[in-house]
Amino acid sequence: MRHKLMALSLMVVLAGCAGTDEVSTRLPPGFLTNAQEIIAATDWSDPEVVTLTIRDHAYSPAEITFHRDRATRLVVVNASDSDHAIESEQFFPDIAVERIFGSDQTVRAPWIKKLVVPAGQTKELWFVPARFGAYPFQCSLPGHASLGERGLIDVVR
Ligand SMILES: [Cu+2]
Repeated sequence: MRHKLMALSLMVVLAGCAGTDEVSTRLPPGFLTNAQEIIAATDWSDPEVVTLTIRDHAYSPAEITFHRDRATRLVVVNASDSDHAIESEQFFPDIAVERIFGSDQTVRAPWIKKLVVPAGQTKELWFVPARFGAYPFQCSLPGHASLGERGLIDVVR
């Protein structure tokens, strides 16, 4: 009986709401201080498009490559019936965000801590990677990362 209850409460947590994007128009400590200058100096007419699909608690591809100082349009497709997110303690502080484009709204803020993609929806993150590195990222919903929802971002020349 006790095990059944625990399993039930875990399911409730797994199905729980992912919350919303965490963006900031004020500089979070440790993030790029010149994000606004980078955004203003970047040509947004032809960004590099990278598509990331979320399905069965996995990112596809699990390893993605971006190019430093290049305008980038990351299209995140949630092809599942539950909410998912992207979090990276190392990557997000090193990018300058031009916009977050969702089905119902466009958010403009230079800094982001978490991107949430509701079930069946698509979101775009327009940004410039400003530093080289190999950055781990994962879903922030409880239990998802341990189910395999994690990946690696390479920022190269
Ligand atoms: Cu997830």
